[in-house]
Amino acid sequence: MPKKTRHLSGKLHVTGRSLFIGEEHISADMCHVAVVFSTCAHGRIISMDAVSAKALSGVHAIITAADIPGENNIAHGNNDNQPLLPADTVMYVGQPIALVVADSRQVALEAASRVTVNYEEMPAILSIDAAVKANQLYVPPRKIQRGDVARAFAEADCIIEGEVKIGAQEHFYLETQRCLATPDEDGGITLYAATQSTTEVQAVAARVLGLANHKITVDVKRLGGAFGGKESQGTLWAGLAALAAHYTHKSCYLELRRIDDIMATGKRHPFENTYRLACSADGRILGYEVILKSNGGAYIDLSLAILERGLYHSDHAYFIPNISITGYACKTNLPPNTAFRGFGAPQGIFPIEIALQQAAEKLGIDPIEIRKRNCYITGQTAPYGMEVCDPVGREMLEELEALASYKQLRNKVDEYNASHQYHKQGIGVVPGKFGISFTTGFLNQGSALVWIYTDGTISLSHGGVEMGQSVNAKVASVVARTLGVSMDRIRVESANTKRVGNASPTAASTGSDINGYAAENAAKKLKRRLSRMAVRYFSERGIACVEEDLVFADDAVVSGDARVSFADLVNFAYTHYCDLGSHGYYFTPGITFNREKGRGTPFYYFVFGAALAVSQVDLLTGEYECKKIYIVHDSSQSLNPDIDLGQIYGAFVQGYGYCTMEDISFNDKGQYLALTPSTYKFPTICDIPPTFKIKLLDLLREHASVLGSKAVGEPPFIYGLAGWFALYDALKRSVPQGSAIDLAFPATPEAVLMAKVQSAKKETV
Ligand code: LUZ
Ligand code: MOS
Repeated sequence: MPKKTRHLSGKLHVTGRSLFIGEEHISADMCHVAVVFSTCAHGRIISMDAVSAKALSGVHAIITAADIPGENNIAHGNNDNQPLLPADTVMYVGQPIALVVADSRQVALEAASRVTVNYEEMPAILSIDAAVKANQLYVPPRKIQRGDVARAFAEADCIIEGEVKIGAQEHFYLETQRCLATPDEDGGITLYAATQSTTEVQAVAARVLGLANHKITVDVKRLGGAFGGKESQGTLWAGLAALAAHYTHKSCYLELRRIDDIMATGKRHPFENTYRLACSADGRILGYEVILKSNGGAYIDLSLAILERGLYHSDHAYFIPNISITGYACKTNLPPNTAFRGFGAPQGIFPIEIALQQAAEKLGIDPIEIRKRNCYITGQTAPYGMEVCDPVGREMLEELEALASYKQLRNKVDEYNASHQYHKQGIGVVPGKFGISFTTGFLNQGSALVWIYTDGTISLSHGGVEMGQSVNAKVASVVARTLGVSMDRIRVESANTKRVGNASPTAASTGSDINGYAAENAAKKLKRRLSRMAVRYFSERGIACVEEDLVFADDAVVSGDARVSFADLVNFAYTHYCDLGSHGYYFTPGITFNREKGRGTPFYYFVFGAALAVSQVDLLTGEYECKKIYIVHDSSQSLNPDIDLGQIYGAFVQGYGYCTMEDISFNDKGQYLALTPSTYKFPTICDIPPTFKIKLLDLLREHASVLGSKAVGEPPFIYGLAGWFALYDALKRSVPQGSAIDLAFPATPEAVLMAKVQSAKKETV
């Protein structure tokens, strides 16, 4: 049964035989590319000295902006210009300013380190505050409003106000940024690029080289992780490798060292948000006002789309009758911040969750209860006017209470706290509601190409990039189910611009939805053609049947007692002039948004769920441990429950690391301080508690995607926030009721300790 399929490359992975970029298509005379990075956050390049670099034996070329034959602009969209290599002004530490091409990686790196650059330093803006003061915004502030917020506050029984600073996050994909560029015979270039977007790499490489798009081929077999870090940011490195290959007429390979990757690539956007919440005495939200400010870094990249997703998730799972949401995207001299699983939604969701948590405390309502009371119900609309279809937030929280035996759990935690002075436990709960679709409407399209060969085996190409999430297994299972064949008949090909052009980035959790639908459409066409052939096959053998009665299952086509194997039918079809190749296309209907009015339908549907975490804090050291995790999640008619579970485990852990341990800091020169996993703490297997229960629900609702399934990549990231709230709750249990806790995000052990100290100080005043 396709539903039980394993990861298609599982065997290759565990035996170490799977190939990643830079492990295939290499040649003996291949060159290696090293990058000269800016060490200055903002400044003019006065001079560059590459004499001693050039003198090294094995160095072929030093390439600068002057060598770019086409347009020196790799910007995403029309709102900005981002040079491939800056001609005079550098905008961030880590910006590539020159390339060294050499025989070996060692020589290339050594030569790059010998290039010296003199800068005339200019003032660097690093913080959100400084950018706002200098009016360095990518676009005028965005707004979404509904109702009468002032009146809601005038009528409120309880008002909560606060400010939250939310940290960045490093993707730490195992495979760093890389690209192998090989020249074609006609002046074109083939790029084996670590990217989630074959299309954007193709277009950008063509633009900077002054070539037509059809001269650039992009091929991606699989990525060693991406998480959004290769949605737009693979493009820069692929563009540089393409430039090197174009310039030298040789195969050129560029692979970032880990420290360079962390130094030079964008992170999840840090946000600074202020919020005000107005509630009635029974905990109903009357009004909410929130201002989101993101640190976008030195070029616009995906900052606008990320801010938008933040705005669209500021209500989270809750109906808010009167609301005002404002968003700023700030321009600073950090590497351009970029897509990261969740894409602005976590930063938009956190303020309403902390506000509700604080309202619950103030009003003496259970934190789950206050959330349940405010969840969307059928017929209610989001602040941007779209009806929230199939709202099941409340049901999810009830399922979660049952899964975690919440009442007993609460009692146990209270007992523990009553008997321990220096250790406290806490419970954190968050629901999840995540909008599915690219908010940039036209990206919601996919296509697929299916060939059935004469022996009945199948070649499948689709627009999605395999990055470990098993999009290939899911899309293949759609084809297998549509044609009634086993999975081992199907070979999924690399993502390649020649087989699937104009593919959208594999992002926004839509990979299986849009490409799965496209593959289903391609397979349906083949099924119709094969059905006609089957009728003919049977009638030639004296069996009368009609197309409607045929069943495609178990690698055969059956009509009553008559049966033909899939392979025999395919061979019959081929010899009777039947086209066995098919292209399928799909676009998500109904996605529109009016940015001036702040109204529209940015999503096709929502994914719901809820999570609960129990953590224990050592009040003397700030150290803590997550003890238990419970998650309920609506996968509807999952294409593959095992894959969904894998995504939920992974997303939770990534979200948990984000809000409790991953601490990105930079100095006043705009340099990131932690460039290795020895100084940047992210979660490992040791941080995962033995109790980690996930329950997949199939609520069989109206709005879902291909074969009744739902997207799963990003929505469970939100569940990680439960880990932050568990720490917050534990700290609350250590201070007298009514005193405030100011816990940082991420809640590192240091932050936990400081939060305690701060509240203790407040108590003594
Ligand atoms: N990328 C994008 C995304 O271009 N638009 C989106 O809405 C989005 N959402 C999540 C992740 N990547
Ligand atoms: Mo993305 S954050 O590449 O879906």
